[in-house]
Amino acid sequence: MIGGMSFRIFKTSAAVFLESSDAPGLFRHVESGFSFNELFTSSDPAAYVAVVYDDAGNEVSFNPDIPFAAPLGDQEVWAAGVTYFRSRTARMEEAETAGGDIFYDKVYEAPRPELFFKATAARTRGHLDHVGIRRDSTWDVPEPEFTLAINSEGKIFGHTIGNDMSSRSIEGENPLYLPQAKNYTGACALGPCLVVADAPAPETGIAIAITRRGEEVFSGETSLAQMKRSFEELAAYLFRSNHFRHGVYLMTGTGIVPDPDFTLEEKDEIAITIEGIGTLTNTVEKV
Ligand code: DO4
Ligand code: MG
Repeated sequence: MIGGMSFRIFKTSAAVFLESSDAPGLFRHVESGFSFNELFTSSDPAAYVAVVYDDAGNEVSFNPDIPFAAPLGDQEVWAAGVTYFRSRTARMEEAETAGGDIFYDKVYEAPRPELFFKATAARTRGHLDHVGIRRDSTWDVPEPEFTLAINSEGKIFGHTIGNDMSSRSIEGENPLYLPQAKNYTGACALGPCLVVADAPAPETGIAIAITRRGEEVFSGETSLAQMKRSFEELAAYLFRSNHFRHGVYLMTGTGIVPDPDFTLEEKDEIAITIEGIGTLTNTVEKV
């Protein structure tokens, strides 16, 4: 990072705002000279954003709890799976009847991680937007995931919060249905901002709260320290034989899975908080 400084980048439908760790709570409105595609293709994204910040207009203060677009340009979103023991165990339980449980145990132990395509930029929702549950699914959960920003050279330069919405009934029926359980309208949300900074400390917490008609119906928390694999390992596997012209986001897997009796309902509000990034909030819609 430039002199220990880090940045949060917020995108609205009309503008981009930058906040520096040197002046928290003050946002510089970026009028020109910034694009997410340039950031993700820069060899030194931290230096790129520092220059944009210096050239940006006056500081404005605003309530950051407004809708934000997902912080991306043309980046795809990919995801890693079964990187936490909790995810391995919950998935083994849900796939047991179909005989699919063994695959989750194997991939948890194997050198090669599970990696899958999650969403194009156009399919990715932002903060205070809706996320989807499928009409043909009976068991649905959000997956709160620390998400890496990786430039086109494979260098991790930042992070955000991701929600890897998932149908447990469809995935549990047959692991080969994974793309239908994971890739559908409203299945992916990122935000509320992109943090350009070094990776946070392992004890950094990830928390989720789900509210239904004003009452909390689920909450959970974990920390990055519970992850079995390193960020570098996941990024290196993603870039094996795979070129990302515009860079890429990589969700790093969930460590929080509600008990089997929980399923999301339409209009539930999902709030995912990661220290140093903020809170990504979405409301559930049926798609
Ligand atoms: O194996 C299926 C997906 C796993 C996943 O999305 C996760 O562990 O977060
Ligand atoms: Mg996941």
